[in-house]
Amino acid sequence: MITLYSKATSNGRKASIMLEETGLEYTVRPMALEKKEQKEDWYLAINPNGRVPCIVDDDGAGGDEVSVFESGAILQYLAEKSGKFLPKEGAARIETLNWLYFAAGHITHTGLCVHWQVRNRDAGEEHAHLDMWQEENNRVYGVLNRGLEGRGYLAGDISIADFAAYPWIYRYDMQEIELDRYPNVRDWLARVGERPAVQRGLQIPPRDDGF
Ligand SMILES: N[C@@H](CCC(=O)N[C@@H](CS)C(=O)NCC(=O)O)C(=O)O
Repeated sequence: MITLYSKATSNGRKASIMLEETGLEYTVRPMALEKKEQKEDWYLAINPNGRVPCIVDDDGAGGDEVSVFESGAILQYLAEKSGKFLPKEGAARIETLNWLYFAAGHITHTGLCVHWQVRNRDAGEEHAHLDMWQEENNRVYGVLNRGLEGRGYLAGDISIADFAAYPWIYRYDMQEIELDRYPNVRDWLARVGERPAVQRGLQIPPRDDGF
């Protein structure tokens, strides 16, 4: 059985969406980030990075328990376990990994920096690099828009690359992005967002602040 340690944040939602999409059996252990539960010793033992998400699969590699703690690695692990959303070989696999790593590196990092700086600005705190990160974030949306030209999904068919990107892009409003400047991203967002498993995954574990 897989245990998901998470909170419904952009990174946490990558894992919950994938678990819902694959139909793999799992249980959820909600993490109280505001109480710094993610920095406690028991959690650092399964995730040395002290962040969410993390999964522990008691039926992992060779039947042994395995812990997976980077959201991109979680997507790849679950794809390989379920045989879904990551082609086994060939150009389609490489294209999926291109966009998975783009999401793990650029989309996630830039999104996080914009979120932090917007939050700081709104709290009246230091946010000196907000303009720089917003410019970079618009560049990232431009790359996505180019990549999605003539395609329904990032790697052609729906894949883990879409599940890695979606939970960040879905917060475009918080990032103060004018989505109409990126029509291919806007259409993709609607396409991915209408999937029932994606809608379920966004709410796991449930939050009470409507975030
Ligand atoms: N590179 C990590 C980033 C994970 C991450 O930043 N998680 C945030 C929530 S979106 C977190 O746990 N923040 C709490 C903290 O920093 O202590 C991944 O992709 O899994």
